[in-house]
Amino acid sequence: MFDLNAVVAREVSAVEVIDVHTHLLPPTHGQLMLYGVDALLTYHYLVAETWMVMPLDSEADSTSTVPDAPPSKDEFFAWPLARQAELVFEELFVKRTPMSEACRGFINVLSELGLTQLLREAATKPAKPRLDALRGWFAQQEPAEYLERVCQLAKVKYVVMTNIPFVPEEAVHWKLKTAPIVSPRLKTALRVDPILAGDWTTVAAALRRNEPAHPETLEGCKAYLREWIGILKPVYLMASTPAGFKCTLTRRGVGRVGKKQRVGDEHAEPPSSAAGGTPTGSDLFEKVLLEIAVEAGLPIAIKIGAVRGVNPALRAGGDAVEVADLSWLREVCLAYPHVKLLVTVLSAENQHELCVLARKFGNLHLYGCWWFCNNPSMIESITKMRLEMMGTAFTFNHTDCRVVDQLLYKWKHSRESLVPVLVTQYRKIVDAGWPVSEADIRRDVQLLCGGSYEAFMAK
Ligand code: RAT
Ligand code: ZN
Repeated sequence: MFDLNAVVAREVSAVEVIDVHTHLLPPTHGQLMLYGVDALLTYHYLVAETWMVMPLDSEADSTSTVPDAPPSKDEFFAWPLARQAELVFEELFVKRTPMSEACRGFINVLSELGLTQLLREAATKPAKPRLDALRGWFAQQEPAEYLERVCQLAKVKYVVMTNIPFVPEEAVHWKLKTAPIVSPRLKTALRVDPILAGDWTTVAAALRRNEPAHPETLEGCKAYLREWIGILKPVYLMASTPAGFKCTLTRRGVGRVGKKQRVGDEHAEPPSSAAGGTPTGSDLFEKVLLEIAVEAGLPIAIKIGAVRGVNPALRAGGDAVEVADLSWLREVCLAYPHVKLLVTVLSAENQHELCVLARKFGNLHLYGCWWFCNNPSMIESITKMRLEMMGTAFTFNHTDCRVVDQLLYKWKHSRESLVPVLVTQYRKIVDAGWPVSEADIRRDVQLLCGGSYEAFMAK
């Protein structure tokens, strides 16, 4: 028998991964493609950690007149990005040991880029010019070439982006005459959170603002999504659910993908919920998103368990987690057997139930360790359970990267976590009498890191 540990480590480090969910954007989106030291340090994971150690006084919203007083959160977010980055670096890397996963990630990005020496110097320099040498290095990078270089270094075949037409600054790039040049490294996904959130104000504003405008009705909403599917050509539709989300289906989605769905009733126009007001998230999920998914033959990627804005002053860092009720997901899987659902959950407590559901429904594919679960200890325990319950029929991880350079650390850390879990599982199979070959290991690693996802998408 070959050295199991060495072969698994070799295959995991060599595999070209598919990153099924990120927030990266193409170089043609200009400033929206984030990279470099200031973007890395102002990642909302690090900003939230910084505010854990700021004095309570700075929690107040008032503007202090004391020189060098700590900023309030509003003041902090009004600062230029470079100044925000300096504060994060000072609090988490200079005054404290950068112990957390996100801090270690920043160090590993620079190490992967060969910039460890500059980082060490930054930590010992006086406050002001501290990060300038690092900034100088990133300023020399040409965005498109840099993206390509990072993908090669991180061994990422391609990433799926998050493309949000409801955000005007993003939408504008897709409507330009010279459409964004999307590198083969970037695939599109149509993100529609306001629909599942039942946020009719945002949906209606987008329908009005769109050129051409669409009627503020469920039909208008479907026309809007059809238009954006035409523009983006997404690999899937995606939404995260709001806290406490439930979908009560009012009809069975028995239609086959690509054919018109059999519907029991026509849509009320203008939109109205059962209570007579604007439509709920449940209405919009069933009567808009599921219908469009059936019609366009597109999977829906759903992210369940975030509680948005528990501390709104922290902005993107202010979201938390809940244990979600997944009963509605069970019903959707059953009622729409031809709609493919890619699902991830945020709460550790929901992971086991989701594994059980994935075993029941061939239209449910489980992907990644999301956000608060994307730490080595969680990745290892969750992946162990998933291998035991699903074999290789799931997608091991995704990064959720917002900053290009983060691909370097998030995949490095994920690969580190996968090796011991796989070795343990293989050892048990071998001990039981099953011969595992090097080719088996290569195939399994490929399945876990993108192969199972592509097989599911091709179903
Ligand atoms: O992990 C994150 O960066 C979160 O802020 C969310 O964006 C989450 O990943 C999402 O896609 O909703
Ligand atoms: Zn995300």
